[in-house]
Amino acid sequence: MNKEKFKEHMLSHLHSEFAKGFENASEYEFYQSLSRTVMEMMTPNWERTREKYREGRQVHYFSAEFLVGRSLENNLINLGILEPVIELVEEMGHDFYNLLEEEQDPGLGNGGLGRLAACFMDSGASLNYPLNGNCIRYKSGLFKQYINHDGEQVEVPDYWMKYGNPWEIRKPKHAVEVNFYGQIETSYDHNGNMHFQHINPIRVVAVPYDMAMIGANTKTTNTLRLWSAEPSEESGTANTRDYLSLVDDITEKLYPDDSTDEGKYLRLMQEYFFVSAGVNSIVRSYLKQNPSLKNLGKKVCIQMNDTHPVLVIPELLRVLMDEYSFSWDDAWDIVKETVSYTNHTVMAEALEKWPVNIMANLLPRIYMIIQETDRRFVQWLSDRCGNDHDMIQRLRIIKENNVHMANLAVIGSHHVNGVAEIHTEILKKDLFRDFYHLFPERFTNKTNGITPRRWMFYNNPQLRELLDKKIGTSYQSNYKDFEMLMDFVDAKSTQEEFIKIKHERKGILANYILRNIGVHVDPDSIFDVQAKRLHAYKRQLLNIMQIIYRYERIKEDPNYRMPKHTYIFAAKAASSYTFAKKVIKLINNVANVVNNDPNVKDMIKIVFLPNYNVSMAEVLVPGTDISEQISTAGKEASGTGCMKFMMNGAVTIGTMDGANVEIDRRVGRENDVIFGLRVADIDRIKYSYRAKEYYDNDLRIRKVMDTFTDAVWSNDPDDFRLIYNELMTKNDEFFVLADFDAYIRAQEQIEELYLDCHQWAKMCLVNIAKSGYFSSDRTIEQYVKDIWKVKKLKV
Ligand code: NBG
Repeated sequence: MNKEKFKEHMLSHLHSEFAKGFENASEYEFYQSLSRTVMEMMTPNWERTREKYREGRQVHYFSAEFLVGRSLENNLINLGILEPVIELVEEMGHDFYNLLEEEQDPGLGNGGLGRLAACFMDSGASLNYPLNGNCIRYKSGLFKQYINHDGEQVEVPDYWMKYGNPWEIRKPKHAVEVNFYGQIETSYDHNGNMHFQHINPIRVVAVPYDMAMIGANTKTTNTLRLWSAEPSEESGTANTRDYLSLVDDITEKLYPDDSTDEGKYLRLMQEYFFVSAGVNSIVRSYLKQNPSLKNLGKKVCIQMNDTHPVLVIPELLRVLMDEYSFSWDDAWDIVKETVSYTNHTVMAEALEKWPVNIMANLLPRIYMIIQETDRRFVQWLSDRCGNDHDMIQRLRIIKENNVHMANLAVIGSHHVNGVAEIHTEILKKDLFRDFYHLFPERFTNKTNGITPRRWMFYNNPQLRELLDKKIGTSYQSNYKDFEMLMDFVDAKSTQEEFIKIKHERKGILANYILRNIGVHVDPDSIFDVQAKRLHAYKRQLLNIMQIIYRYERIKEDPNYRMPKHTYIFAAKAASSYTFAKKVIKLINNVANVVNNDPNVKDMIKIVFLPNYNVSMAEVLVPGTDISEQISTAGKEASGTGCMKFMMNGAVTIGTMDGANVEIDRRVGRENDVIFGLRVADIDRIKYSYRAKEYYDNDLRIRKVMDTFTDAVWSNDPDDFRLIYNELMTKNDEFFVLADFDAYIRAQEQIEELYLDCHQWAKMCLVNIAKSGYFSSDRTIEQYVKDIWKVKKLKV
């Protein structure tokens, strides 16, 4: 499309959508018409890709979260038209980068799990694989976070689509019906076969909105399908206010609080809603090409991202048996051939279980099928293992009045994977130990990855240019070629160029901080960043305790000197997670005291950046020197932030946990700083651990902890007692005190390393050179080879 044509298209969008021309269009309207035009350019390839799907096997990635981030710039880059469009926009009198700010960052996810799904979509398309996403079109995504005057998190709903979403296409013709509640009527036909009929269900219409997922330098354009709930026109469902508000609620917001029964109903409803809609639309389109569903599993592969979509298993069984008359055994074989499951956590409280009464009431037929699955599995198990009641109890799906979704997932899948080597080992040895003994061939590891396109080529053009200059551009399409940078890590000139780039990026970050929270930070100080969800196991508390310790030292000893250090935090806490919210308040209150204390002589600055999201990470990551990855060993399944920082030339300070282990192995111990208890250490001490001994015996710990109850950070001495109690009375579940000493030493060590700027630059360059392995292109290739077995499309 030439410039004039492009402008014509924009104008026609302005006319049809806003009844305006260029002169009167607002900045947002201008953005919208630009995006719509870009979208139009994507449609021919999108259509062709859909035609190609018919030829082979396809993957559907079912995930309750997709944190895709902003689309405009990403799509322009992937289409290869960024430069001409910037030129055009500037010619028309707009600032391109201001315009980008008009796009709301869709928060359709909580954190790593949702962002992983988005990285996978990018890699899938870029590598020409038929990989489609299936999710919910939440009207409001993860809340927006503000910090109030008391340093506390305030949550505000995020209506990201209130001005529309130019990147989606509504497909009402592809709508499907999803049924809830009602009763099941059983009958027998003349052959004695049982039939089930769903009587008086509440019918909801699921309408798909499709977003194009385009690859870089390729025509393959996959689909992310987001389902939205709408009222049904079918008779039998009264149009009452209750009904309408139930329908509204289903896709109203991401993960409603499920601490109450009401919340649980809603969440389960969401899960069944997008699963059932997804399964039924897959079946429908499959049957347009094939006479029967017999070979569904040969053409369709459904990857369940964590347990949220695990109802795929009973739903597909239901469709096959109740709607297409398959026998149980045949239906089960098809499901087993189609479905695989990724586990993303070993934290017990995050492994979903649903009360039987809720499941049976909301999804009566699905519950019957789960009961039968459970019955058959128990039968099979006892035939095989005799009466090992404990084992049966551990593995069965329904127990103690709950449906255990992870057990259902493992039983119904052909493959089960963890997301980093250490995590998969923990699954095999611990969480799914018995399952692993029963089905060893099912278990496989797929270490997570990140798309280098968004997380380096696009968010850090300065660094990309340096790599282009040194090693050419092949690394952009072949992740293994990052390694070519190893030839330059010792070159003084390359080190200096890197130092310059890092400094520039730190300047950009410093401006961002100033603009957002009004705090001046010095780009010549060490930028030390911990950005991730706030959770006790991620131990932001350990980080802030280390800072408090440093601060106390500066105050006590006028001769104490440390390199100028800027500690940056960004984290949202779940709205019902009291402890996490207290830690946010602690960080903010400590920041307030320390940043305003003249005795600190600017040796320490603390920054809490509110509202962490994908767009913020894009600024934060390139400006980071030190990447904080300090979770309790064994708790962080993988982590993906660690990979983003590494790829942008930051050095990890971390525990032997999640993907840190693999980063450490690749870069070598001289290019990161590893500290603290290992998984084996924790296993050894966990029953004898007494946090109070650390408090009693380590004066540094005692002093820091006493600030929590001595009204140092707040006028109210009880303000942080909760944190104190968590460490003392509750015996420090995440071994913060046990790792305190090692962490301080690690911090001192990394500061020392930083002082030798050439050596440091070399470390950063080695990290970049070794980061190719953590490209999600590698991860996707592994899923394809071992689990999905799909072929590349030729669009
Ligand atoms: C998260 C883990 C992270 C991991 C991401 C992506 C959940 C349930 N799990 O360690 O905590 O990186 O998944 O795999 O959100």
